[in-house]
Amino acid sequence: MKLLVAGFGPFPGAPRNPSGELARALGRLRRPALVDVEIHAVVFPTVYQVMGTELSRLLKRLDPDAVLLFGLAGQSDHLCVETRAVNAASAIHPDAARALPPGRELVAKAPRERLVRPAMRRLIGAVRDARVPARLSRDAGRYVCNASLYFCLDPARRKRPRLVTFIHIPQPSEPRPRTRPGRKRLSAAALARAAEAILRALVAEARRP
Ligand code: PCA
Repeated sequence: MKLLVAGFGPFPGAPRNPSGELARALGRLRRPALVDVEIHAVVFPTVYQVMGTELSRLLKRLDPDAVLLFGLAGQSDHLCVETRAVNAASAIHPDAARALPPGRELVAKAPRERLVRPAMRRLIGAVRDARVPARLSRDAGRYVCNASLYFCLDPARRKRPRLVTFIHIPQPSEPRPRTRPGRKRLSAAALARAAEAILRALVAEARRP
């Protein structure tokens, strides 16, 4: 079985993006239960143009059974299992190449939204079993993460990859947390634990006939 696991590089307002490191760490994971799983870890630049071109090319070349995408949602204190992507892009926030999307829509004349398969909702149980707070989300934003999910969910790819999932993660606390009252941040260890749980649940889902 082949998996594409991806995160993103920095972008304006987020000089450090833990999603890329998380993807790389999953790529290095060695577990007996995953011996037959080829994990291709990629860190995408947070650039609209890359989503419309390189991401599609990579999916075609790699032909993965499942795709697991991570992105940073800096203001969040929990993981968000995204359930849909919209055909829209922010005209306000430039990407890491200082570029705005070419239009308000990602793909002209394409549907307003694309939905993640309902089975993916089960992944939330895996995160919670790892004792990490998680919620389902219907709003992946209007920025590059939403665009990546929208392109991965292209109905032209109905058969492969069979499973596509996107998880927005919070910015984890520093290893030695400074105590800031009122805001509890997830540790990097908890994030890594949740990411592995998600990966295992995704593999289990992909193994179903
Ligand atoms: N988060 C941004 C883009 C890259 C990332 O990690 C987003 O939520 O769109």
